Amino acid sequence: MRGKNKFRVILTIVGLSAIIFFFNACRSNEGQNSSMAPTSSSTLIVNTPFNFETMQNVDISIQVQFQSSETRPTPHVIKIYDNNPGTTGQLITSGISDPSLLYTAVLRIPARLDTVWVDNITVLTDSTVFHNYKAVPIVAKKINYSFTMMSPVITSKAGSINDPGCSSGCTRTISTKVSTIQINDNEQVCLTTHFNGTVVFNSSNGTAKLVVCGSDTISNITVNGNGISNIIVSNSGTLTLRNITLSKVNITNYGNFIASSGFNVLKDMVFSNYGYALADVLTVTNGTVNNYSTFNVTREIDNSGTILNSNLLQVAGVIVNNVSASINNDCKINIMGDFQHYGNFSNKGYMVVSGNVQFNIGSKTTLYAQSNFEVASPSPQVKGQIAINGDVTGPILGSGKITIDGRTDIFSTARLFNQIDICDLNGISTLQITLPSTVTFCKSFIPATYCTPESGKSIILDQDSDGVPDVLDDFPKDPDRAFTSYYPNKGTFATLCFSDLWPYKGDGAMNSFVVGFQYKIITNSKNQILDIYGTFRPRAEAAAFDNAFAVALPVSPSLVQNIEGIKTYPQGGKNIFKVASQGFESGHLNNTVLPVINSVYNYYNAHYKVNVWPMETFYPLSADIIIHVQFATPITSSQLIPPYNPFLIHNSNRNYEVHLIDHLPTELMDTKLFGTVDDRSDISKGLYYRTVNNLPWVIEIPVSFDYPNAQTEISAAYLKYSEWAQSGGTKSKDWYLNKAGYRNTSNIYPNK
Ligand SMILES: [Ca+2]
Ligand SMILES: [Ca+2]
Repeated sequence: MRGKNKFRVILTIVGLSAIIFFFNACRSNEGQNSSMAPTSSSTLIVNTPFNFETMQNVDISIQVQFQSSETRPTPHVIKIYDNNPGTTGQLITSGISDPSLLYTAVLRIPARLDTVWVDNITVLTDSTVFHNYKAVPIVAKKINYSFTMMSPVITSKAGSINDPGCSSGCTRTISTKVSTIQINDNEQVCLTTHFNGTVVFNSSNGTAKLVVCGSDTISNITVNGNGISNIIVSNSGTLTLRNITLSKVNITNYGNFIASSGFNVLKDMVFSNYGYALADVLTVTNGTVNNYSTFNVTREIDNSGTILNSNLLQVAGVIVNNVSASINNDCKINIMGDFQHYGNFSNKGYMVVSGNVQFNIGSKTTLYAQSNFEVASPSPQVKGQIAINGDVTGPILGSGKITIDGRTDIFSTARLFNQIDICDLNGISTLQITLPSTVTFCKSFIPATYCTPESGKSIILDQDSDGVPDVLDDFPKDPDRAFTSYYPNKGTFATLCFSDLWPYKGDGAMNSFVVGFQYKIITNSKNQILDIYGTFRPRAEAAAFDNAFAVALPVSPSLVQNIEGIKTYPQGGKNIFKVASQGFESGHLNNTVLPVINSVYNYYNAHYKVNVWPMETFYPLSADIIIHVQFATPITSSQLIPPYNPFLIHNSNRNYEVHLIDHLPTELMDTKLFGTVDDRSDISKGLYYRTVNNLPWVIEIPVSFDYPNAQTEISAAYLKYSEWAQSGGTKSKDWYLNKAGYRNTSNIYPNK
């Protein structure tokens, strides 16, 4: 080994040469293109704000939006991945929304990422977990996303809206008072006036069209020819029909539609409602009624055709669903009278009947998962009853529910199939069949959606009562812990590369000590940190100094309960760390310092120059060093942003700390060293560990870094490094990746 003084002299000469080089570089760079990419740190000059960070902090704000009237059984868990978790994405962080379903956090991620994947997770039952993944761009160091209502069940859909209006497309516009309108094929007649009269369609091919944009009443529709004509009520229009039988005319309503007495939809005709519709008596005779919005029927519905309800259908009286007729309910139907059912009925949402229900012989009822058919109690005196004589088929996955306030009679002709949950708190009054074992009683839970109110009790297990359901709780029996996050992510180690010559400028290789590391961070149901597990993997030592390595957490040691796993490898009896009984280094008030390696030299069994010369024998990596910090008091996540404050201690001299750029020294640092030799730290400006050219002694890379050979500049191994540095980190943010044209592999240490 060389004598220390001799080494210092050499270093001083190196330092002076660097300064001379710097002045030369300064002069020669004047007026030149700044995109020049030097391969030597002696010519590399960057500007002050840049801190050589390959990572950046981003603010996350994820809001889950619900309609105000809706409640959710559980909060939402948010997980953030570096890519699509369905492919190669790795978990970065996990947490939980607050009661307003907002999740906020500060996330430190590679600066090269322009997108993260957000998984919005909720549970319906112990066995039903819903994931909603979204790729969210990172804009101006922010990740903002608003999830609209997640819909495990059916939500209302308006379908394709194609309101033509009266401002374009009209072949003729009627704006003066008339009593009869005649419309022929290939005509689109727009009605903008106040009209009250008769409409005559003369159509053989169905291209005659009337668009209603005013407030109009049609007392009679005559159709000549075999074409099926169209009436469209525009968003601004109101159409009143008086006792109309719809034949050879389809009506589509985007505005207001009023059928003031009978309204009969005949064979093959279609009435579609995207606006507000009101009818007195609705008769569907082999035609189709599609309701995508609100449809109120003030008396009754007699259905011999097809009714498809995708939103809200309210009936003040009775619905009769005749043999061969169909009612498909995708959202909400509210019947104040009776439901007499002989045909086909499928329920995907919520149907509530205040009167009596008869599922008659031959009727077929299909119940979908998380649907609820409720026979309600409109008053304390009146209780709706159900009599089941037909087939009722539930789903195979999940359960369809029938809720009854009054009497339940299941007669001998009834057949029940699959998963049906019957909830009659008074019990079933008449049961003439054997129910299949898949029928349950008041077991299912239905969460609130746009269409369906919440029903039943959520039976989601939360054994430790920390508010995080067992299925989402990484620690289901520990109320203090709930989630696991990782840095840089679950599947990746980051790398710290140190130059140990500080305050002398290094050789640009920054491999005096190279250590891989990953943090696992455990948080509670308030997103506060309970534990940090640091896993450290020493990989190389180009040093000829006996260095040590530690990590300072910027929190008071009084908040720490215990640190496990410290292995300090004392060197010849000299241990530079004075370790308190809790496991942290003594002598600090504002930092909790984890002594990771007391002596890198002794870690490598008294070797220097380990794994940096390609031709020399590879020194196999030892077991990882795992240090577990357990806090006595949960710490707010934003107070502890990785990589925290890792540092190297130069040549067993505890007062010489080498940190990342602009990272504060600990209390044990000899601050008089700042500003000496090549160091240009300026405490008053918060600048630390910078050379005159603003170069660092330490760099963090968010992957397992293929570091350069000994005495080889990073910029000579990584061809985009200088461009990245000189652009202030705006160009070539991924310079350390193995991409075509990025590397000079002959300068990279090849063994692993
Ligand atoms: Ca729990
Ligand atoms: Ca827990």
